[in-house]
Amino acid sequence: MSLAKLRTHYTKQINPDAIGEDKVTIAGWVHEVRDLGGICFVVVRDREGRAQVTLVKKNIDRELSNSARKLVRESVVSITGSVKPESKAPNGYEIIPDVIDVLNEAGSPLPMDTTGKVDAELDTRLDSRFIDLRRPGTLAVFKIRHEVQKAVRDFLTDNGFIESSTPKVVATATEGGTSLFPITYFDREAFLNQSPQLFKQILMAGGLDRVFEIGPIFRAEEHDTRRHLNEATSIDIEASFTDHFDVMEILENMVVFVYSQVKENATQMLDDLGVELTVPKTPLLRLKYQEAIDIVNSSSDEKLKWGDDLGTVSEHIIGEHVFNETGESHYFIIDWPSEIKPFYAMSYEDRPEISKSFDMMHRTMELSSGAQRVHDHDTLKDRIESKGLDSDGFDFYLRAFKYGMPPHSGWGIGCERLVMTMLGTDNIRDVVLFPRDRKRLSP
Ligand code: AMO
Repeated sequence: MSLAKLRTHYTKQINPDAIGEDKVTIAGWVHEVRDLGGICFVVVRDREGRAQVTLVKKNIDRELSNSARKLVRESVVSITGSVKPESKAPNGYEIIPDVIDVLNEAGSPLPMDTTGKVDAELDTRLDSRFIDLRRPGTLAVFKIRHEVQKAVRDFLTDNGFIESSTPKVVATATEGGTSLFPITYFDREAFLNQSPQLFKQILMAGGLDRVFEIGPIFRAEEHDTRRHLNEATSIDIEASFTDHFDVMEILENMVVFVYSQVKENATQMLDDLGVELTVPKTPLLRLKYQEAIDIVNSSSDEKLKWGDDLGTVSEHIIGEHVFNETGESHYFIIDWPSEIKPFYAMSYEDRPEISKSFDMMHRTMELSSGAQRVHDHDTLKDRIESKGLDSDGFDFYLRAFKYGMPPHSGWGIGCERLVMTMLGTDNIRDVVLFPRDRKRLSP
């Protein structure tokens, strides 16, 4: 083992700039070994790309030749040498090695192919995520997800939002009582939080004015679909002195910013995935709930009435209709019936049957929900009780409404659904490192 630094360069830095350097050291995984007798090509892969290492056997000493013989696919290596132009190498440059350190030899056979040449089932890939991530297409998804979360943070911070972190172990439900994961908290029953909803509202009473959170939400739904997880990542905001229209504007502008940033900063990754991004054009269509059900009723056998939830089929019909009319994949549905929205959503004073809530939709699925919130203590208490919930359990929340709660609004958007619809992936699990679903609890 040499004493050289384990790495001085990423493979993508093996370019004209590196030619001037006396020696470079790359480190990564052996992607491919092509031994042609007198000459041996080793392709080393790291997070940023690939580089070719060329061994001309008559020019190398015994030590190097011994190390080279130990090179097997997916072993971890650190290679030091000089850089030379070579038109046939991945970036047009190759490394002529002086030292090859095999840092850790990979076992064989490999649990799955890493070259991308052989397709693997999603389950196989998820079981061996550590190796699936070595495939360029998989890695590209998570680099893009990083760009998405970074763009969200940048956008919200620049718009005056303070990042917050609220508890995930809680005593009460927010989004309906049926989909909670109970846990044991010392000698009491507790739950994994479904949404930061109640806490982000309490922060409005605290005067934080505008907050956001990117964090896990837990839903014990039995759904086993391509767009549901039992642990998802929600991007949530809450903003004081705003109504639902104000926060819809923030949401659509954020989505546009995120798309633009990904388009600008993740060109290579989008190419790797064969995705061409179209940045949505704002303002997005604001379709009334009543108009949405009229579209469904006039173009299918479904006969929806006021107060019905929109199922997957209806969402698709509406999505296609909007896309044909506007050319846009994103739109809002507004003016929902108060009866099907949660207790915290405010209704119009003159039309109590309609709530000041909205969903942002993608052509293929719901992306986000939001609303102006009830900020009057007594109305909120009534609303909780009218939904059949015990208001005593909400005492910690209701107290915040008694001593100066400003009017406020907010939304939550599923990070996975945002990435999934952006990349056109078929299954939400593709954009989660270690998905938690009905069947999957490990890895
Ligand atoms: P809602 O329950 O609609 O609203 O959730 C907001 C968004 O979170 C994502 N999401 C999910 N993604 C994957 N799997 C799931 N099981 C799942 N559940 C939710 C969706 C959804 O649109 N408190 C409100 C938000 C608010 O009003 O501020 C809420 O949680 O993309």
